[in-house]
Amino acid sequence: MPYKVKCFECGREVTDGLLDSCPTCGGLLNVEMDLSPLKGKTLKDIRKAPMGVWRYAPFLPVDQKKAVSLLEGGTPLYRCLGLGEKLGIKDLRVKYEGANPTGSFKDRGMTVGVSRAVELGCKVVGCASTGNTSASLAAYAAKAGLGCVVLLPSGKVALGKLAQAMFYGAKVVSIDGNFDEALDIVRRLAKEGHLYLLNSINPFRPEGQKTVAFEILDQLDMQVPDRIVLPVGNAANIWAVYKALTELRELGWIDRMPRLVGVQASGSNPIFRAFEEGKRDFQPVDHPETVATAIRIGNPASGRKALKAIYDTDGVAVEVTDEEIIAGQKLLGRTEGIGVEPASAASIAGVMKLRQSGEISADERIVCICTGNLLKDPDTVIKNSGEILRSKADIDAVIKIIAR
Ligand code: AN7
Repeated sequence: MPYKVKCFECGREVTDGLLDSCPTCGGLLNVEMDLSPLKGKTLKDIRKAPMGVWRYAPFLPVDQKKAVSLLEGGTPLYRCLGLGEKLGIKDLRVKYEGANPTGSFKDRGMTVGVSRAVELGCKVVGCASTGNTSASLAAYAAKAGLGCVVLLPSGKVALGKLAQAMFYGAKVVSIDGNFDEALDIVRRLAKEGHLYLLNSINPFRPEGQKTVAFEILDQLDMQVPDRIVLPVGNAANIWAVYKALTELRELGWIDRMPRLVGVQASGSNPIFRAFEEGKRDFQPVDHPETVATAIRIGNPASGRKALKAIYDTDGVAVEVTDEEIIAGQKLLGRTEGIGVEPASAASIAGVMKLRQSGEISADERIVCICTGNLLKDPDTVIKNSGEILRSKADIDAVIKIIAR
């Protein structure tokens, strides 16, 4: 096996593939890859493979030949001169994860996670989700021919995501509670053998999500940016990015770490609060609320991993209000033509805020990971985009209206 699964807290090795936490201490699990086959190799060697998640197969713990793939990854890294100028940053880039097959970064983790489910012989997969995880899992489960159960917080999942989960044929269960409660239930369902859990506490999911960081560095010819900025909800993605960077450094492909910036919505900010207090552990937020429903999570399962990622890279956590998120979303769309959902716009809003406070300086190279597509949440877009101009079916009436 080219990897080991170990407890993040106590270091115990775990060999039972169906476990999603440590049988000794209950801690999160973590995959440790054996990178020795990559020793002596360089970026050039892996660049022979096409762009996308599976270019980085030697860093991934499942066999590429058996991968359940929808050709995920290979997303654009945009140089944003106009937005950079507005924010006062010389080199600002956006990694646009909305270009993935189901419209979010979750596909990177899901190709690996669902491949693992098939390898283990599981027949039914499941997750709790604020929306994107369920959309992605439903699609990959369909591709793999697996049953799929998704638990969603009632009334709080953006329309596009709900449509996707239903469309791909998952059993969609609307839970009268929030994401944190739904996650508790699905973890118990997994423990009792009803399904294989594919939330990001499954340590194979972050392995696939590492590839967003590999791609960013690949697209920058391994020139390390000063910071990578991303939204934090259940907190696995920032850990995945951190893990990828440590692996690149271990191989000597990069010589320093970018600083990681975790952005939370102020109504849903346990990681930000812990960071402000200098703590490595966090207190859950009881009633999380934000327009960025994707990150409406009060008790982030991977919160301790996220804090480690931030502290170890000399990074920061920042909170942004719903107004700042919507302003960032609009500014990105109307300056760069890039449409992202509110949670993703949190990274733009976070950069705005940190630039204004002076934490980020003008000459830094900043990469924002924008995690999901604009069309995931059409209701919020329509609500915040001004009015439709109505007209009689008459050219003179139209001329009058557009001249206003
Ligand atoms: C667009 O789908 O948690 O910090 O259940 O959809 O790794 O949780 C989504 C999270 C950021 C936060 N941006 O990532 C889910 C879910 C978007 C997201 C996040 C999510 P994590």
